[in-house]
Amino acid sequence: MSELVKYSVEDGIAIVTIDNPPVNALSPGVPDGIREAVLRAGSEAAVQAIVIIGAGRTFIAGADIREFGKITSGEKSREATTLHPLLAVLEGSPKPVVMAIHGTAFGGGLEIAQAGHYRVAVANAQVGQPEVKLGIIPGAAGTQRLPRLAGVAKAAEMCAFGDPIPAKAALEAGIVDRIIEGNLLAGAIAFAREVAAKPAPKTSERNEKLSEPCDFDALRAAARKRLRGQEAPIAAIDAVEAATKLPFAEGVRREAELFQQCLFSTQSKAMIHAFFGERTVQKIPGIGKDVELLPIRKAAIIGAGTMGGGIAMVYANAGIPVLLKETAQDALDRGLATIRRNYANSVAKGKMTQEAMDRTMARITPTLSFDGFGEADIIVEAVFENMALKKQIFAELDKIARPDAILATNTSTLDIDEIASATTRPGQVIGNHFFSPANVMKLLELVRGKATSDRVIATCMDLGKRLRKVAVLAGNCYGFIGNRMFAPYIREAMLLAEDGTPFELVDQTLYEFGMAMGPMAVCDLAGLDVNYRIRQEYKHLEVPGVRYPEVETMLAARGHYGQKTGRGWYLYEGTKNAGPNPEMSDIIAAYAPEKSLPQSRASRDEIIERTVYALINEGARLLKEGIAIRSVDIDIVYLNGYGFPVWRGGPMHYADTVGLARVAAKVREFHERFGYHWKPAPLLEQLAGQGSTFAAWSATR
Ligand code: 3H9
Repeated sequence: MSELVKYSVEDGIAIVTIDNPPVNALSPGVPDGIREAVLRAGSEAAVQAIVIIGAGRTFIAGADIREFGKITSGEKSREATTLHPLLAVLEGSPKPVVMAIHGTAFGGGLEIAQAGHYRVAVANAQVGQPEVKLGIIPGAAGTQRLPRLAGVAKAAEMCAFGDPIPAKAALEAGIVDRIIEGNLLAGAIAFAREVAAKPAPKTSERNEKLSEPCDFDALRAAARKRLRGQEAPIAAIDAVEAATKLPFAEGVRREAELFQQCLFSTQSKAMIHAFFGERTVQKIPGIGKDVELLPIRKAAIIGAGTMGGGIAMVYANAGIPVLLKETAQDALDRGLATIRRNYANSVAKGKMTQEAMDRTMARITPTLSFDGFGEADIIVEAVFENMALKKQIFAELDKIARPDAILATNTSTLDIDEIASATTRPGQVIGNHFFSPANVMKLLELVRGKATSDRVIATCMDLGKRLRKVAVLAGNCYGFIGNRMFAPYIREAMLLAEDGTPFELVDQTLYEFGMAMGPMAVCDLAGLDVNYRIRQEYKHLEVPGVRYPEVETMLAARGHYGQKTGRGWYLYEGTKNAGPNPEMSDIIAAYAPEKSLPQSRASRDEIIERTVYALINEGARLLKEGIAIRSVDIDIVYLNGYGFPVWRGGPMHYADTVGLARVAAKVREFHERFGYHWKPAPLLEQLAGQGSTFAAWSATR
């Protein structure tokens, strides 16, 4: 047998063990290894039944995703990676095959399990068809066998949304036949003995659940809403529907067609890029696995406002006790009331039990003093953006924090080195930029100052995972990765509006492009006062003679701050958008002639190019400056913190997909038309000239 699949026989039961760490993916050699083992068991007279199990931490977590790129690039044929010959051998085995599941039976892993005759699982195992999260659909008959096991509606839901279910739910659905308490292998062998003499049931022949009702159109509508813009969920539903209309073999053929379409789509390339990207960003060149991490057992947070309160929830949710400090009792009370309300909402929605809420709340200790800060392993400052105040706080922390405590700032724009200069230990200082609402948004932008130690960076990277965030390391500059790029994006959106494109059309176009919200709606949510204050603070950096957007500042100067005052670019009833604010249209209508701005309505393409290419051009600068380590780091920031559509892979991947020559040509054109802001980034020009990509350039870093 191969190294990847091991074979042994124990008292008449063949045990086939898949051993392909870390997740037993179906890499080359694994499917063939399983097939050979099952054929061998079939040919050995002493064997009565077969158990298939995964070594290490999991059953099979799916196809080897890295192989997909080889198929789409033509390096490998689709046939080389098909699982159908294995599935046929499994289901056709004259001796019952029992699949023993622990960890995650995902994608091709679950499809292989379905082709076996029985499935047993430990209670904390999970099963799922998560292919849509990679922009594809199950391609090894999962859309045909799962409805036969779990019923059509359940299968359609699992294939369309990709969310895994725990073993107990899988038992109730009919996917799993028994939950094994105690040792999985022993339980599976005992189960195999029980069924050894019985005729082995073939999933592909079990048609009784196929006539169960399923509202496919309603499911398609739900998928279009929840996974807006994504093609794979609809293809997955189509494939499951085919199972209800076609004989098994024809259904499998239909699935194969749809699988192929998805596999060769730009969407699946983007989503696979995002999958590996989330893992790549955890790897920091020069910081090896051998760096010893600092223990994080207790945290302390300064500031119980929106950000501080949200961050306290993040720590409490991860089981880490946290002190939450404010300067005044009423502010502390307000902060705590917000936290309690957020948790109570989760309880009301059934997402959390009252008991879990009480336990989590108990981890947050409100305080008006620095008492106990000397025991904290990490202190996160989350007061408003003011350098003088932050420096004062860090000077104070320097006196009371343990020497090895991490001193983190949640600044979204300010200079980490200047903040660190207020301490005698700049090596312990790092940016921990959370995104609002901190308890919801997945991104955690870590910002390294010039003295930040490797140990502090590695600890915060690891802590990010514990806090269930996607941590990305950025260098220190104004706005770091996320906000520095966002500024030109927002600028262009607003200039488009001032130049005669209705602002609601700008928003709508970018929403249809796939952004979670249009740029003006984002400004209203963040508060126009925020931009207004930043604008005042950095006015001295504006280049004389260069045009900057003005109309939002004019509205903010009238005291209209967006959602929080019910009036911004849009009008609001509570948080509900009640349509464009006519006052804003009036401001623009008066402003344009005053400044002699020629008015024209931009096309859909131009709206996208002027905003998204502005992001890309700035991203290219960040890369060259080393603020972002690789282009994928930028993509992961944008996918997790700025609502960029995952099926476009992030701005830099999107640029690579469009082609850098095309992007650069447009940037040059905009430079001629609009001047200063559009100076092409040298790296963009360089790579466009070489016919290269940001990804290829990053791979050489
Ligand atoms: C499929 O099956 C299609 C089928 O219908 C058949 C078609 C013919 N392949 O996430 P982790 C790597 S589509 C290759 O950090 P965790 C990962 O990159 C597939 N590599 O661990 C990382 O590498 P590195 C359907 C994979 O414990 C390392 O393993 N299946 C794969 O936090 C550890 O991963 C899925 O979509 C893979 N399939 O989480 C499941 N999976 O160390 C995708 C992982 O170099 N995987 N790697 O960075 C997952 O969801 C999680 O990895 C899992 C473990 C939950 C399994």
